[in-house]
Amino acid sequence: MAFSGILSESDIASAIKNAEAAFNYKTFFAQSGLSSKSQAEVKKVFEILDQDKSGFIEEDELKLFLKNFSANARELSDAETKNFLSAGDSDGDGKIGVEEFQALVKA
Ligand SMILES: [Ca+2]
Repeated sequence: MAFSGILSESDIASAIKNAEAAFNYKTFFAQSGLSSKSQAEVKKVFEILDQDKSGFIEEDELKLFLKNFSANARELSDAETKNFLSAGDSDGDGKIGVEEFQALVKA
C-alpha cells in the first residue's frame, strides 16, 4: 500500500474506522501515527495526498483524503473538507502546501 514503511496498517485501519461516523483531522493524525512521524516522512505522505503533483493539496484532493488510506473509505463531507482546509491553510490561498501540512500534522 501507498504508506507502507511510514504508517502501520493496523493504525490506519483504526483511524479509518473512527472516521466513519465523523472525521476529525487531529484524531486521524494521532491514530494513524502520522503526528509522531518525522518531517521527512510527513512530506512523503503529503506527496501521496497531492495526487496531481501540483505541490499543493487542493480542496478536491482533501475531499478524497481518507481514500488514500483505504480505497473503501468514504469521501469527506463538504463541511469536513472545508473545516480541514481552513485549519491547514494558514496563508489563505485556498490550498495546503507542504509546510502548512507539516505544521497541521504536528499541531
Ligand atoms: Ca494538488
